[in-house]
Amino acid sequence: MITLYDLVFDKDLRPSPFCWRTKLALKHKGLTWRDEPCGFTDKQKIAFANSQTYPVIHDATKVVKDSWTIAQHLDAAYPDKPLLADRAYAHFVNGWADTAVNAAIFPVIVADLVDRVRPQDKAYIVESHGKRLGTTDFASFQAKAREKGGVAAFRAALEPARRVLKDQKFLSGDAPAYPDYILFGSFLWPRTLSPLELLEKDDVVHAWRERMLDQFDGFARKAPSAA
Ligand SMILES: N[C@@H](CCC(=O)N[C@@H](CS)C(=O)NCC(=O)O)C(=O)O
Repeated sequence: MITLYDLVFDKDLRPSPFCWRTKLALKHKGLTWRDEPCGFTDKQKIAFANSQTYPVIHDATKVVKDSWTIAQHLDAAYPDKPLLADRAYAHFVNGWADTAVNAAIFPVIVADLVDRVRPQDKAYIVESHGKRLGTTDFASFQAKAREKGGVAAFRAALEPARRVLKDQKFLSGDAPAYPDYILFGSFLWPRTLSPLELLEKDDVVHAWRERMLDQFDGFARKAPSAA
C-alpha cells in the first residue's frame, strides 16, 4: 500500500499543485493509497524522507519525494499505462508550470491562500510568504495584482497550452497523461482556495479543464473547493 503525505489546509482543503500531480498520477495508474494529511508545521511527519516539501510517498520499501521524481518512480515500478511516454515533453511542461504558470497564479490568490491555512499554520505562512513578497498585507498585494492585470498575464502565460489544445483534446493527445496532470494541478490550486475565475468560457483551455475535472469519475471535481 502506498502512503501519500499530502499538504492540508483548513477544513481539509487540499490545494497543493504538486500533490495534485501525484494524486492524478496514482489515479492514472489505477493505484489506491493511504492518505496522510500534513500541514505546513507538520514537517516532522516527512523527516524520514529528508524532505521539506509535500508530496512524499512511501511505497513498500521505497520513500520518494518531489512530484517529478515520484512520477518517474511510478512509471518504473508500475509500467502499465505510462505517465511519461514522452519524457522530454513532460519534463518541459513540468518546468514551465513550476515557473511561468504557478508564478502567474500566486500573486492573484495569495490572500485567499493565507486565509485558508489551518490556524496552527498561520504564523508560519505569514512569515514565509511575507518574506517572499516583502509585505504581510496580503489582501492589498492580491488586490493590486488583480488590478494590474494579473489574470490577463496568467491567461497570456497559457498560450503554449492553448496552441496545443486547439488541435487535440489533451496536452498528451487523445487521452490525458502526466503533462495534463501537471497543468491541471496548477488549476486545482486556485480552484481549491479562491472564488476567482481564471479562464474565459470560450477559451480552449477552459474546455480542457472541464474534461480534466471529469476524469476518474470526477475525482478532482468532487474535492472540496472554494469554487
Ligand atoms: N519541486 C517540489 C515542490 C513541492 C512544493 O513546493 N510543495 C509545497 C506545497 S505546494 C510545500 O510543501 N511547501 C512547504 C512549505 O512551504 O513549507 C515538487 O514538485 O514536489
